Amino acid sequence: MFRNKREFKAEFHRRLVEAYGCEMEQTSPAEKYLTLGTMVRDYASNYWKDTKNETASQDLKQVYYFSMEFLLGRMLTSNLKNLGIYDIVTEGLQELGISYQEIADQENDPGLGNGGLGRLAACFMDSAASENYVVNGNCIRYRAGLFRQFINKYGEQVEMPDMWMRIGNPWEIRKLKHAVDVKFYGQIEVSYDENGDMHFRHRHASHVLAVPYDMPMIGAHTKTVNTLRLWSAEPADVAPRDRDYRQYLSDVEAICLNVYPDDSTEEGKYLRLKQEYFFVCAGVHSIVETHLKNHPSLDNLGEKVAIQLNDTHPVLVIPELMRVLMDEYGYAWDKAWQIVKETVSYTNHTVMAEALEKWPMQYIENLLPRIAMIISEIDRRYCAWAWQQCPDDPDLVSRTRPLRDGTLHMAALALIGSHAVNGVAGIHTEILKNDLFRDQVRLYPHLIQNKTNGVTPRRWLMYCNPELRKLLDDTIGTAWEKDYHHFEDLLKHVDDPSVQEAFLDVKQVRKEKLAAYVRDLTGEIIDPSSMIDTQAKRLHAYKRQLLNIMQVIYLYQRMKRDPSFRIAPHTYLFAAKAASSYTFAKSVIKLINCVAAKINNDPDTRDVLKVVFLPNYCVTMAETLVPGSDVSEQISTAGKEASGTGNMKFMMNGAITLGTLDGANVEIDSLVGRDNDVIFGHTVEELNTLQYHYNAYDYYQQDGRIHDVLDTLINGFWNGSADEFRMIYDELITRNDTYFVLADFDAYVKAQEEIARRYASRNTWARSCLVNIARSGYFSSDRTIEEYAHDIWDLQKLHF
Ligand code: CJB
Repeated sequence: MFRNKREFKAEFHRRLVEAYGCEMEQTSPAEKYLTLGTMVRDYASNYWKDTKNETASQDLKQVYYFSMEFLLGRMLTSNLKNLGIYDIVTEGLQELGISYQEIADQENDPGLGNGGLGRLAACFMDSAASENYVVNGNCIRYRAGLFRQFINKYGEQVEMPDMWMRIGNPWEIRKLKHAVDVKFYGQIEVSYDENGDMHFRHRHASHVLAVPYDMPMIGAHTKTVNTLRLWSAEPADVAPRDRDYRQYLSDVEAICLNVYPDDSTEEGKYLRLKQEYFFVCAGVHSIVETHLKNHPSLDNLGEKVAIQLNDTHPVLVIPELMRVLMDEYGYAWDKAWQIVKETVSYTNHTVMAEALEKWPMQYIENLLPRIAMIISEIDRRYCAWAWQQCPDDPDLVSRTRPLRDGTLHMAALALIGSHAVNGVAGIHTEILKNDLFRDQVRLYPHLIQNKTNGVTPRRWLMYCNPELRKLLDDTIGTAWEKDYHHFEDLLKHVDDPSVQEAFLDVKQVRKEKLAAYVRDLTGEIIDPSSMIDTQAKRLHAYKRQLLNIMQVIYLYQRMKRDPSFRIAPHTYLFAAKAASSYTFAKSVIKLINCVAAKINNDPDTRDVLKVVFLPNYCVTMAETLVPGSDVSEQISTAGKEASGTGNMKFMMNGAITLGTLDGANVEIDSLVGRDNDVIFGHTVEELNTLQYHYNAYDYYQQDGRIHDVLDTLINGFWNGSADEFRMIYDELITRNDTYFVLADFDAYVKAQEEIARRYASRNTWARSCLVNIARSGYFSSDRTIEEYAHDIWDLQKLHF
């Protein structure tokens, strides 16, 4: 493998010619990207091998992080920088007359997720490897990612397939030797042996071959390289039974065809259940296989393996591991259950009722007959046990058992089968304990703990914002790059006017980059000296993009009415995808685009008020959007956003949070104080009371601003159609405003005024931004991973 620039150039040249059979100059940028990616992967392969060997020889515990999503973002720059070979490679390419940026731009974001949950998993992979923890990912190799989003001339979202692997994926290695046979459908034949022990045989099953593709997860400046294993469904070498052959092929193909596009809602579709069992069964099988290579039995599985369930999507791990232990390795129920509980833990990511997974037992009985039997037995044993624990509350059992009215409640199963359960921010964990899982806390008082989310400071500061990285290095040295505690070293410098000025300069450079990006993407010209206020996240009613655009409409109406009223120049940026079936969310996207079209073309206001919707929000876009923003909009209804992680990325890049007391905003607020963020709106406690007497119509009647804004939704003001936005109007008025948009409107307008006032004092503003950066070390996912390792996984670091 190359050791310096000269060797890199020679090897790159040789590999290109050998792979494509033409002169280097004749190869395409995509071919150069694939060759470079393969070289980087191979460069990491020795470390990869060493990580596996050392894990085995140190007999180290390892973690398997089961997640339906890993929203990785582009890997090339991150891998080169983590390996410490970025300079060799970029300079070498330059000497060969090749643009690194052009090559890097060939890479599509891997389409392996929706939003926050998947991005968290990706941050964890980066932090775990960088901190020398052996944490392996387990997921599905989706051929199509979440859709690519376009906005048509009417301002509507249009979805296009995201065939992210079309040019190839240089990071993955197919491991056919580790393929697993996954069985669906069929019947279970029960027999008894001479000792009276039961045996279960799965007959007439439909077989699917799960083939793993491994991707290296490369740590920063360490030799640890972990594995993300992506399972791909292929037809098995077994004749399909009693089923049409072509139907069988297309059924198999469907399993890995695409990511489910629902974020924080649950559709309960059969295919989703199939996906869930598919990667669970394959993943459990490969854990057992690996364990038995180094240990005589599965008795000590819980000592050597931790399985983390990222939300309930992989919760079938619990009955599947029971099945393997009992049916394949002869364990009795109690011992198997003990091993399962020692091994498994579960993270909850939402309290929204519509996002909590529930499956009709009929689906499970049909698709996974043996798993259904095991779940019924778990339920039966749980009821018997729980009944004894709380005889004073006979209903407790029926409120907490996994099987209720023929429906499997996945969270209930996860709670019973795990030794630890965690929420993802302080306030979220309190809601779990006091509300959603209140009953379970009676039965298992120490089960639920908090693990506030984090983001990797490498991708989300060092690599995406090299200008800020340099400022920090120049001001406080480089210790913060390896140890998040040292972010706080910056606190000593926040009052230094020269550091404040330097920060404002960095921000200005990043805003100009963002403005160029916005222009290239949308054709819109934004003013890089205006205040850039960004809301970037999935479009969901509870996240309240609607509140944001209503405030913009209010400002516009006020300026139109009163020529003496002018705001300081403001740019409002929105970026959000709506699930394809989520009509309300799509309507909000259309509203934002219609408002933008009108306002941006109005000569009265366009110099001070601009609104841009950036299509196709993704990790790569965030890497430019986050460093270039001044204000971070985190305005969900209190109690609804479990944590949020975008809020942490903006903070780390010196944006000020404009937010409600929800999710991790609460912790941001307590770290930076009210001088350094702007908090508004009803609290969870206030909403808990308000909900009983809330009347949205009163707000409409009594607040002229709300009245005027809402009337534009039903009088054709934006695009000539009076019915276009009636659905939004009806949600607020007829359906009584589920997410308290009108209740928080006045406070939000005031919060916007407050943040504009603060922005005008440039040095005080810069000071606040610096305080935010200094305090953001807490939100490094290196800290989060340390806490999981210590409190949940009992995991030691790998020693090289
Ligand atoms: N989350 O992205 C998802 N998808 C879900 O189905 C449920 C929750 C998000 O997870 C993030 C990571 O924990 C949280 O920060 C975010 O609040 C939550 O909505």
